[in-house]
Amino acid sequence: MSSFEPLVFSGVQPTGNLTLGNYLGAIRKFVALQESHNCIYCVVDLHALTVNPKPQELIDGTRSIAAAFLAAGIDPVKHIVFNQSRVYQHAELAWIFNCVARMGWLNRMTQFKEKAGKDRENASVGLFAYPNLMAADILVYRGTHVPVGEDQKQHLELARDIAQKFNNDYSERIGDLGLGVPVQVGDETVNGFFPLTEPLIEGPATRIMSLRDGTKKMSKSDPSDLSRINLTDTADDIAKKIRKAKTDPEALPSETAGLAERPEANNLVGIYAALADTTKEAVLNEFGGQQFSAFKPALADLAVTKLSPIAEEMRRLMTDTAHIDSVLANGAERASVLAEKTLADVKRIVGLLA
Ligand code: AQP
Repeated sequence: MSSFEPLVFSGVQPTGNLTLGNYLGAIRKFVALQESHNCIYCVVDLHALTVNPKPQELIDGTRSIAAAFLAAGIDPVKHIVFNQSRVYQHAELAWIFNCVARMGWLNRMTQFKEKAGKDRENASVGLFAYPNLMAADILVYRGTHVPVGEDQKQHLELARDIAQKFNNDYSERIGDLGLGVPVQVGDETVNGFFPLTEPLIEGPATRIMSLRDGTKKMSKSDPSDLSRINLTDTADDIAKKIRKAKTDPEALPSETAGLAERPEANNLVGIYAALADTTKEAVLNEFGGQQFSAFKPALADLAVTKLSPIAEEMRRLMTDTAHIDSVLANGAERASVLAEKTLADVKRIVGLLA
């Protein structure tokens, strides 16, 4: 618990078509949190540069994620929606964090290891330093809560480590400038400038797995389109992908314990539960003992019912790119005011400004 004003921040990279995993793990939570919090939602286009997209793909991808935010129900008037590169303070704070974070911390990041693969020498420096930019994205607004999927947990821990080291390293100066806010660190309360941000990771959809391999995360950059459901897939695509989804030959169990050694079954039941806003127990109460040949069509129908309206609205919004660009520009203007205040304080704290 901290005494910072509660503020939700989260971002999504424009690195391909949004998947059901992105929707259930992140965007749907973004929508729900609008009711209780001030929220800032960002299309993190600078992060996408780490994997060298083609320029036009980046432009289209940024608009398409913004369209998905709006189509899913994010209100860009009550809250803030923008793309990261329009607010240069993110990159400037990230540089300062490059000088706070330790090589050893970043060396432990599993996402870098997975994305760089065997050829680490050839990975971009940006891919390695990505978590520092992510920490800056959140902390430039002194964000207190970040809704994300399970895969981002480690990066959020790093953001907390960066905040804590910054607060410690500059504690005297923060105090002298009167910029300290009480921050709870374990049992102790200390004065700090940055909050220790809390991840919001809960529910049955924190890690949606690939439809082709129940041990691998569903990802928008997976080379196999059959591995994922895209938010813009047609009803036929969704039905086909679910029909072809890898499963085992057993019937569904009646208890969740029976899903333990069955990653594909566990994944499909989790997806159903998340889409139906219920629990895996409730799904197994209904479908336990039934074959996948009966469960899959029910899952496909549910997915189509939930996703089609979003896909339709996204397609409509994408015909008016000027509108999307103006939403992003307006959000960036409002975000910049907040980010500039933090950055000016940070510059005074570290001695870049007198
Ligand atoms: N499979 C997933 N299950 C639950 N949540 C997920 N998220 C991603 N995949 C799943 C959550 O979606 C948000 C946006 O993710 P991102 O675009 O910042 O990058 P990512 O986590 O690396 O997502 P992808 O789809 O795997 O993208 P690529 O392929 O570009 O790496 C995050 O909150 C993430 O947790």
